[in-house]
Amino acid sequence: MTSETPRTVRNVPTYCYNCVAGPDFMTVKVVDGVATEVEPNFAAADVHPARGRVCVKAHGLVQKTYNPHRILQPMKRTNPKKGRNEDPGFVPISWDEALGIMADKLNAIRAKGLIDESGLPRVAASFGHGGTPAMYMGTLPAFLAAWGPIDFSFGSGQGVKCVHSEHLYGEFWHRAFTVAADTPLTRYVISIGSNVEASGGPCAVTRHAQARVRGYKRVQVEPHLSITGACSAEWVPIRPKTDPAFMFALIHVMVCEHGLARLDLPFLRDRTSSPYLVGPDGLYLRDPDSAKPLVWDCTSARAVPFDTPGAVPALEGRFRVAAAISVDADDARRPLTEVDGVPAFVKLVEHMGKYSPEWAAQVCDIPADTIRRIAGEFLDNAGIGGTIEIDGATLPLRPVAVTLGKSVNNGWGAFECCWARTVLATLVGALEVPGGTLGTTVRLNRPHDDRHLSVVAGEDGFMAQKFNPTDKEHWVAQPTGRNAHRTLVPIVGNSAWSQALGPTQLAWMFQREVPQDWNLPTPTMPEMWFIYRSNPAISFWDTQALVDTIATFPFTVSFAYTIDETNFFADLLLPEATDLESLQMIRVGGTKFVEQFWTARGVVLRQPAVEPQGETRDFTWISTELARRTGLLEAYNKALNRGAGGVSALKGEGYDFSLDPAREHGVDTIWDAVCRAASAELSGGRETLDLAWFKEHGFYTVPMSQKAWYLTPTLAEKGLRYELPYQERLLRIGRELGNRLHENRMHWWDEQLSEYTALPEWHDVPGRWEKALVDSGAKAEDFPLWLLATKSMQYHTGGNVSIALMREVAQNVRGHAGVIMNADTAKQYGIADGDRVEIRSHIGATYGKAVLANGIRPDTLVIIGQFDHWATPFAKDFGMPSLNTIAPMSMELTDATGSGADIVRVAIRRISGRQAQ
Ligand SMILES: Nc1nc2c(c(=O)[nH]1)N[C@H]1C(S)=C(S)[C@@H](COP(=O)(O)OP(=O)(O)OC[C@H]3O[C@@H](n4cnc5c(=O)[nH]c(N)nc54)[C@H](O)[C@@H]3O)O[C@H]1N2
Ligand SMILES: Nc1nc2c(c(=O)[nH]1)N[C@H]1C(S)=C(S)[C@@H](COP(=O)(O)OP(=O)(O)OC[C@H]3O[C@@H](n4cnc5c(=O)[nH]c(N)nc54)[C@H](O)[C@@H]3O)O[C@H]1N2
Ligand code: SF4
Ligand SMILES: [Mo]
Repeated sequence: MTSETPRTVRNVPTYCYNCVAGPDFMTVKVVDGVATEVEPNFAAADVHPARGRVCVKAHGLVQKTYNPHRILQPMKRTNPKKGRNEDPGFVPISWDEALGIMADKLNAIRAKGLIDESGLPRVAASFGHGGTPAMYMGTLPAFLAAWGPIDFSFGSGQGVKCVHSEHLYGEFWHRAFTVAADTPLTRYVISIGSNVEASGGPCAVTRHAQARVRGYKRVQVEPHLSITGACSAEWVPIRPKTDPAFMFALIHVMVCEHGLARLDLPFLRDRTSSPYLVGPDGLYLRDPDSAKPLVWDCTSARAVPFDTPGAVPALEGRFRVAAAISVDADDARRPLTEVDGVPAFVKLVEHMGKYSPEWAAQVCDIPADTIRRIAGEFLDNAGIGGTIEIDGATLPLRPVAVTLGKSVNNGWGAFECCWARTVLATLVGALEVPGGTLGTTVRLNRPHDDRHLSVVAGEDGFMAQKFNPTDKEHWVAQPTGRNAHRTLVPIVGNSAWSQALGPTQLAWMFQREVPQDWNLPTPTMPEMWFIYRSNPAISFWDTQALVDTIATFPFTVSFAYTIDETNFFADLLLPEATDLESLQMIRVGGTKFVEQFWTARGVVLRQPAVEPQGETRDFTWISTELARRTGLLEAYNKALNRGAGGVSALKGEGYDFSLDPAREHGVDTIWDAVCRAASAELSGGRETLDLAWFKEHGFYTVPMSQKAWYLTPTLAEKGLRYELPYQERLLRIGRELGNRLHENRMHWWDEQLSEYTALPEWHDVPGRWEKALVDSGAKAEDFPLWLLATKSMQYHTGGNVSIALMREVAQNVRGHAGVIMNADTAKQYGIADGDRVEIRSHIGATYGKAVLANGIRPDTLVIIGQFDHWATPFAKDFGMPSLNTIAPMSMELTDATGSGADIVRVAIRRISGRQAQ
């Protein structure tokens, strides 16, 4: 104990948004200018779903700030040769020199033109971890907006390995960029590979703990017993990548065994396309005049357009229609007379007939009785007909949900899973109503802070969709970015987020080699590549090959925290002031990723709790400097005035805090204007709070009704239907896309086109991985095990691996020491706990220790997180294996939306002696 008392102790309110489960509120205890502790922000206890608390990772932010391995001043490369075995020769330089070098390059690019001879942006940028870098990059978005076209094609695993299919199909079906259960009200959750107790942050953990106390039941379906499985009522160890079969069997039990009488008939009839009549060619029967889909009206006993007032559409039966048309791809209209039509619901029932629990049991390795029981429990708990009062409105209560984790949600089979999950919700009327399956937010649609406003009438009684065009006239025949998202993936659209959600592995692959019948302009290298809070050289697939591509990029600028495996190849390292050192305001509340469901919305400030270490600089300062040095100051300021800082436009009804576009503004001035505009907007002009107020209070919120969590009332109000179960539109779009590609003599995307079906069929999904092996010349029997990945509560992807405290905590949590393996399987292989092992796939090997467990399928191995670092200080000494080192990047394993999964066939063996070093 020291007798000296500290001179000043401050508790500075701020936020953590290091992973997509955020933002979470905290305060930083600062003693004599030094951050010493992260503590809850109890002032937020009544608004924040985790009552003002953060997770273990946020407690690492103190060490993050004072990490001795931090880069504390700008650096430039002196060794022109880039390679894993080439020392980059980074030397410190001044900010003036660093920004000068960058501005010269950028100005030269601007002079040549922003787009190169292949029609691709000369500047590319990659930001990682599910969009969280935006919560730390200050006003950089305003600089990017001022610059013009930028290629976000080069992915880092966020997107294509994330919850990718859910992002795309979720928004399509129910404006759900991510999907969650209505945990506070639900009674029964089937959680299929969703590891929410590790990945959902304090909000999810709090909500699920409360639900358990309330007595809800969660059934965890996944090949290994994750932390989430361990605190669920039941664990169902499914065979990897067979989830669609399991879910199809659940649907089978509900529609073929229980039948319509036990389902939510009004919901299916009025809120879905179930009554739309499907003709013999698999397309909707449409009214010959209006081309509107027909339904069979039970009152008048005839086929009428779906929106005929007073009609009571049939869900069952077969009906003769005197005259109709069908509309196929490229608007091919076919007149039909005396044609038979069946409601889409009947098509579903017929289609599901073959997917019995007995059939699924063979595929998924789950007993038929278990599947039947789970379907029954789901149905029983749905309590069809029940209601609940929410803020004065009586809404349906359907307390059952199905959630999907990231590995179920991407690659082949993910479309089927997302479809089945959403269909399961519609069968019991549990989509977007209290207790059921809810979307969180939108990213492909606008506005981002209110998904209800994106519910606009579109064609055929459904919501309007922003697909990339596939018709002859408008199809984007020449890619505008290196992953060709507008050309290949209609459903990803073309919003600000779309490109990063395109098939980003294709961008990497096509830098090395294009398919034989490519027939598109040759993909060029970006002349300048920005990278921030992302480490694709660790997070992507086939990371050994990936770094070879990164090494060829002519000029890479990394906003850098430490050296890592990606910025090892950079030409400039720019160290920004980070979490506890810089200023930014973001929106909070409403409904957001993972389980951020609030009954308030507002803004929160991140502020310098301590002085920036070394020469690190606030991102807003860096962005303003870049804008000035590239002659873009005016466009940059105008972007800020429009709200490109990420919060509010600086001018609104009754207030105007716009910045003078001609002048350069300081960091505080910019955020002060944002603070004032945000508070004025939120309060409807009643209150204007400045930066000083926010520095003291941290956040500002206004109440929001819980009714905003539920989308179905909004659809009902607008008379719209969910586009389920029958995917007539997707079928047509797929055919159209095929026509375009084939007209241009391209067949390399043909396998992907097979995913466009009206009702998904089971195909041998795991078999695709085996086939990919064989196609690459390997023998399937040489790689008998599945290797999977799972998240760690202590690590946010690879972002905080260099923080000692995280390592210390993680080492006390099972699995973090190596590869998790079934104890019986290990015995067969002569492997003991702690033995050093080699895990080999057809493309390479990764090494680590065996961690034996009983809670894992005998045919499965699991590696936590993403490691195998070789440059990141501290982490490079962990000796942890990584799936990413040995999982291939593969066109064959890319689905129609452009995603792939973290799964690979492997062999394992014990290594000893010299090899084990
Ligand atoms: N094996 C395996 N691979 C995976 C996953 C998995 O679960 N297992 N998950 C996948 C998913 S879902 C995602 S979203 C991706 C994410 O993968 P990435 O997008 O690559 O994201 P991170 O791993 O978080 O990026 C970490 C980098 O950010 C740097 N960094 C951290 N803090 C700061 C800072 O304050 N300033 C600066 N300048 N840099 C900082 C770190 O040093 C590190 O280099 O990974 C994917 N890859
Ligand atoms: N602490 C922490 N939280 C995070 C992140 C983080 O890195 N750390 N990352 C954030 C991000 S970017 C994302 S995308 C989310 C992801 O959040 P989750 O989807 O919850 O991620 P995982 O933990 O990878 O969960 C995947 C689970 O799927 C199982 N699984 C793998 N293959 C299969 C399969 O074929 N079938 C079934 N049924 N299960 C399978 C694995 O056993 C694993 O437990 O987490 C977010 N939250
Ligand atoms: S879950 Fe943890 S790391 Fe993620 S934002 Fe919240 S506090 Fe930060
Ligand atoms: Mo992710």
